[in-house]
Formats: sequence, C-alpha cells, structure tokens
Amino acid sequence: MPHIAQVRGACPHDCPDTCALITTVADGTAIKVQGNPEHAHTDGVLCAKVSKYTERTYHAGRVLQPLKRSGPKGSGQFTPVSWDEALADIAQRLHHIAQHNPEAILPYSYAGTMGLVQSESMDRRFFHQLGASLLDRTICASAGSEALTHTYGGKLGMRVEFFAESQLILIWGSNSIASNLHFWRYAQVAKRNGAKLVCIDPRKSETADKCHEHLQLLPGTDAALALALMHELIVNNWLDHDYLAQYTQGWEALKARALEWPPERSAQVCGLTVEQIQSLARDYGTTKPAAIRLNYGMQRVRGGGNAVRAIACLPALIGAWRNRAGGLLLSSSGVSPFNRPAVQMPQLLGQRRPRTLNMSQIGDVLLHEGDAQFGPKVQAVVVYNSNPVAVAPESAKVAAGFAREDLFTVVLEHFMTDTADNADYVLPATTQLEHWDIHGSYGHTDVLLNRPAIAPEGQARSNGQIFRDLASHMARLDSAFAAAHFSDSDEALCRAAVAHTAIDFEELMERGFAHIPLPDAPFAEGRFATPSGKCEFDNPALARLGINTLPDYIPNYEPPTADYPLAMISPPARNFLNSTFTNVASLARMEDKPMLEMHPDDAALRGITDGDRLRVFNARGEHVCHASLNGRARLGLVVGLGIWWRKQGANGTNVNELTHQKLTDIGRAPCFYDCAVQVQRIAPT
Ligand SMILES: Nc1nc2c(c(=O)[nH]1)N[C@H]1C(S)=C(S)[C@@H](COP(=O)(O)OP(=O)(O)OC[C@H]3O[C@@H](n4cnc5c(=O)[nH]c(N)nc54)[C@H](O)[C@@H]3O)O[C@H]1N2
Ligand SMILES: Nc1nc2c(c(=O)[nH]1)N[C@H]1C(S)=C(S)[C@@H](COP(=O)(O)OP(=O)(O)OC[C@H]3O[C@@H](n4cnc5c(=O)[nH]c(N)nc54)[C@H](O)[C@@H]3O)O[C@H]1N2
Ligand code: SF4
Ligand SMILES: [Mo]
Repeated sequence: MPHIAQVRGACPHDCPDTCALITTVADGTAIKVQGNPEHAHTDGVLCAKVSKYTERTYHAGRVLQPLKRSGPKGSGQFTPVSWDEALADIAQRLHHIAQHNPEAILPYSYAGTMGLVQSESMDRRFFHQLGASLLDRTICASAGSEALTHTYGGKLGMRVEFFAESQLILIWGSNSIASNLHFWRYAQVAKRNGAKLVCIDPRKSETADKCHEHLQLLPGTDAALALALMHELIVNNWLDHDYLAQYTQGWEALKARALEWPPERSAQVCGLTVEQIQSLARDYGTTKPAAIRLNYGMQRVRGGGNAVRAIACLPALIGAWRNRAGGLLLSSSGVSPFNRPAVQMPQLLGQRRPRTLNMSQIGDVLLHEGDAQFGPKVQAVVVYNSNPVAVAPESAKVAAGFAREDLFTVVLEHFMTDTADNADYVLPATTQLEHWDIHGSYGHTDVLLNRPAIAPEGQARSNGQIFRDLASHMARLDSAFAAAHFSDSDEALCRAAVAHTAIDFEELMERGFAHIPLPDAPFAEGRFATPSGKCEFDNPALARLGINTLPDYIPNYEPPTADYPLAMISPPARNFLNSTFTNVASLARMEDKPMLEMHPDDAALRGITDGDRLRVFNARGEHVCHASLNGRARLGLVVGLGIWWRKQGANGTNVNELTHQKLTDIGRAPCFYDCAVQVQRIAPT
C-alpha cells in the first residue's frame, strides 16, 4: 500500500483569490492538488491553472541544478555546476562590485510567488546588508494602490464575501471569471438573489458575457465616466447628504468638478451613449446595497491613478458604505497583520540610503550609462519571482539591457524563461509544493500557511535558502554576513511574520488558514485611515506631488493617430498567469497561440479574416501573431492577450514589444493599456 498524505498549503500566484490548497502525496510524490473545502473563500474549487499544478511541478523543463553560462549572452548555452561553485563565484562577483559601488547591484523581483518568505524576507536582509539599489515595485498595482491610499488612507475596502448580499455590482476593469474566480462565485450568489451585474470594460470579456449589462468604453476613459455618474447623482439628488457632510472632505469642490461633466461630454470621451451613462447612474443612485468590484485593469493608463480616485469617491456620494454589502473593493492587502520590519530588517541599511530604481523602466535602467543624477551604471542584477524580459514594457529595450555582455545576471527560476536565457547563472528554485511560506491576500482577508508537501525536486532550493547560502558565502568576504539573522529558517521566518499579532501560528499549523479580525463594514461611520479620518475627495497632500488635488480625467499618452489608429490593450489570458504556465502544455493548448482580437470592421478594412497572420506594429517594434475575430474587441480596439514568452512568438517578440515605459499620473506604474498600434495582414508565403 502506498503511503498517502494530505498537506495543507496556499496558492502562491499573483491572484486576488489566494486559495487554500490540499496536496495529496503518495510515497513522496504529489499526485493531486485541490482546493481546501474547509476554507470558505476557496470552497474546494481551484482554477484550471493550479488544478494542473503537478504538471508544472514535474515538468520535464524544470531547472534542477545550478547552471553557468558557457556561450555568448542569451545563446541559451549553459553548463551544470555545483551549488558551491556557483554560490562562491556569485558571492565574489557581488562582493567585488559592492566594495566600490553597492548601488550598482540591483535586485529585481515581483510576485511570481506571493508568499512573504519566498518573496520579501531573507532576500531583503541580504540586499539591505549589501547596500544594493532599492527596487520600486510598480509593475502591477501601484497606480491604483496609491490612488486608493490617497482617498481612503490605505488598501482597504469591502470584504469580498459580502458581495454575495449586494443588489447591484459594478465589475469595473476586471475580468473576474479569468482573474478573480472566487469573487465571481460571490457575484453569482448575488445574481441568483436578484442582483444586477454591470461590467465596465473595453473588451467583451468572458465576464461581460455573463453580466446583465456591459459598458464597452474606450480604454483610459474611466475617470470621465465616473465624473458623469457623479453629475447624474447630483442633478437627480441621489445623494446621501448626511454621509457627505460627516465623512468626506472636499465635497463642494468635487461637486463643482463633476458638474463640468454632463453625460453628453463623457459619452463623447468614453465612446458610450448618453443613455448608457444615465441608466447606469440611475441604477447606482437608486439600488441598495450597491457595490463596486474595481480591479487593476483600468489603471494601466496615463490617468490610471486619477481614474481610481474618481471611482473610489462614488460610494461616499450615495452612502453605500453604510451597508456591509455596499462600497468598493480594489485591494484588501492593507489589513495585513504581518510584521514586515521584523522579517526584512531594513535597519541593516544602517546610515546608507541607496537610490530606488523603478522596475517598470528596467529597459532604460539597464541601458543607462550612469551619471550624477542616475548614479552608477547597473553592473549586476539578481532576478527572482519575475520574468522581466517578457513582462516589462518596451521589451526591445529590456532585452537589449539584459543582453549586455558587461552585466552580471543571476536568475533564480523554475524554468528557462526569456530572462533566464540571458543569465550568467541560473539557480534552481523550489515550487510552492516544496517549501514553507505564509500568505496574506489582496482579494480576501485571511492569512494562509503553506507547508512543503514534497522534498525539493533535484537540487532545487527555496529562495530563502538560496539567500541564506549566498550570505554564508559572503560571510567569508564580509563578516557582517555571518550574523545570526542570516540563518533564520523559512519556517522561523513564517513564525516571525505573525509573532505578536492577532494571528495564532498554531492555528495556521492546524487548519492552514486564519481570519484577520475586522469589522463588517469598514467605513459605515467614516473612520477612513486618512489624516482627516474622512474620505478625501480633495486631498491637499497631492499638491505636493504636483498632482491635481481633485480627481480628474487625464487623456491617454497615446490616443490613436493616422499612423497608429488602433488602441491596444493586453490583459491576461485565462489559462496563464502573467507569463507563468505558458510552457505547461495542457494550458498552452487551450490558449493556442499568440492572438490579436480585432473588431470585424477594423479587420475588413485591412483585408484581414479570422486566423490570418498579422504584423502588429508601432514606432517601438513589431509583433507577429494571428487574428481572432471573436467579437470581443470593440471598434478601434485590438486585444493581445498576454503574456507569452518572447521566444514562443513567431518573430521572437510578444505584446510588450509595442508598449512604452512612460508612467502613470500616480504610483509611477506602467501604462500597458495606453498604447497605439497599426495592424497589417502578412500574406501567406
Ligand atoms: N487567469 C489569470 N488570472 C490572473 C492573472 C493572469 O494573468 N491570468 N493575473 C493576475 C494579476 S498579476 C493581476 S494584477 C490581476 C489582473 O486582473 P485585473 O485586475 O482584473 O486586471 P486586468 O486583467 O489587467 O484587466 C481586467 C479587465 O480590464 C479591462 N481593461 C483594460 N483597459 C481598461 C480600461 O481602460 N478601463 C476599463 N474599465 N477596463 C479596462 C481588460 O479588458 C480586462 O478585461 O489578475 C490576476 N489574476
Ligand atoms: N503587456 C502586458 N504586460 C504585463 C501585464 C499586462 O497585463 N500586459 N501585466 C503586468 C502585471 S499586472 C504583472 S503583476 C507583471 C507580472 O510579471 P512577473 O511578476 O514577472 O510574473 P510572471 O510572468 O508570472 O513571472 C514570474 C516568474 O517567477 C517564477 N517563480 C514562481 N515562483 C517562484 C519561486 O518560488 N522562486 C523563484 N525563484 N521563482 C519563482 C516563475 O517561474 C515565473 O517565471 O506583468 C506585467 N506585464
Ligand atoms: S491562481 Fe487564483 S484562482 Fe487559481 S488556485 Fe491560485 S489563487 Fe486560486
Ligand atoms: Mo499584476
């Protein structure tokens, strides 16, 4: 009889759902990964991607031993080496650079795994001790998060489970079925109880298909829509005057701004009809409880921060916050109880104040020669939990940066991604089934513990272990790295994260999850986390940042032009998670190949039929893919679902060949969905 065990864990992916997992292990091999039925949000259900987790874990392409580059940069030629050889050499190289210029070393990481230990613990201690450049982690959510913080005082909002009790749900800039499945399950309960669902999205997404109404606005025009909704709430007096008077700041000023936006004006800007806007305003002004599931899809444009501020004001106008099933949810990560300073030890920087480099401009950063303002040229980059060559904007520059022969690059990875191809060393990392971690969530308000279900595959080591081992090699060159805090185990780091908080580690060990104690309706009686304690419609602090203190509509950087007449967005494909899973055969088959969704009229104008091979291009570059006339793109819009690896593309590029490195109004974030292109059919040869 095989020995069967069931191990509790957490999904590590960058997804608001943070599901609780149960892995079935037979004689040391993981045979099944399922949702934990005891965890209410997960409810025993996983998405298609993580249901296939064993296929990814035991994938033949896993990197299972340290690799050293043996050919030219980017040639993909590597030789296996021992851990000791790799770590000793890396420590030497980093130490050598750090002696003269620690800021010439740059860590580059994002949320390939969201666990606190494997994404922001021992790595931070290591780079703080070194004095390396700091990384501004802006690639996903900082426009929206900072905008929300400038309005509510934090990344706070409705509890996701209470959407089940709402009577009206605006699903705004979110393809929930694809990217927030467990929220969608609550919306379905509400729908069965008579709620109306409205989707606000330029693309007719899988979610739009299932909503009662769909407002297919032009990308980057959400602030104009929100201001017109306010206009209608004001002229029809669908306002909660008492809530406005007690719990908001700057109402008179916001009112004056909103009155500049009659629906006729917004309809023009948004590419909607006046009736659509009036009807949405009527629903929003007269239905209780009314809830907004705002998501990050609408903040990847120049005015993304202002748009989030405008939308975030809406619930206060109608007093929606009074009910636990009313209000808005963008991110719940502000309730995290984790003791990050204990885990990351910023004090290891001492008196040093290294520069901060923006990950969303990694192309320009790596190509910069260095000067007084920028500081030293980047000489070494250590990448983990991210695949910048595929996911960062304007990838021709990113690829050129990583191809620099004089850049020393270390990549901790599971697979030979586009980024790993450019490494000097690739270090094999464990997956979630092989290591400890602890997780908060940005879509619900529980904490989860992940225990290792199986032993590390091959010679893989956890990120935590790799930075501990690197520190122990550094200790031979610099005694500061011999300190005891460089030996804390991954499990000890999990414990330290919740020590002296409301979360009981023993409960996590037993059940795998714990609830953060919270009120049902966070802003029912104001109590915003802002300096004024109010919802800050008008936020004077923004003036110091050079930003309009009232939310405003800011047009896109790249409105369509004669040369590039089509707006391109590139939201996630349902069966991939950013560039993760694109190499898992069963999932890649479902997404088929890189596609560009087009409106049939835009296609006909260019002699394009469904399935044709296309050139999508602008002044920055060109991407070859295939036409999909599936009815999802509106007129004037094309949609390149992401994010394939560059090397999977027909001409060795992906959609980010076309995107630019300009930043959002608030939050210094990329503008992936603010991008104009032209499309041409490629004649079959
Ligand atoms: N299956 C799957 N799930 C994922 C991911 C994935 O890659 N695959 N990625 C994860 C990550 S990292 C994140 S950040 C989230 C992302 O998920 P979301 O926060 O939901 O954001 P996006 O998927 O970028 O975009 C969501 C929707 O916004 C629409 N949109 C684009 N531009 C605009 C606009 O200007 N206005 C409006 N109103 N809508 C617009 C897009 O068409 C898309 O349907 O999902 C996570 N979940
Ligand atoms: N055009 C366009 N570009 C986009 C977006 C878009 O919508 N359109 N979305 C943007 C968004 S929202 C985001 S969040 C970023 C995401 O960009 P990234 O954060 O780079 O996410 P992934 O592409 O999933 O790459 C994560 C990598 O981490 C690795 N990994 C996972 N777990 C571990 C681990 O435990 N250890 C180590 N060492 N490695 C691990 C995986 O194998 C994977 O290769 O992309 C952005 N790029
Ligand atoms: S990717 Fe999201 S929906 Fe899928 S298992 Fe992970 S947390 Fe759950
Ligand atoms: Mo993201």
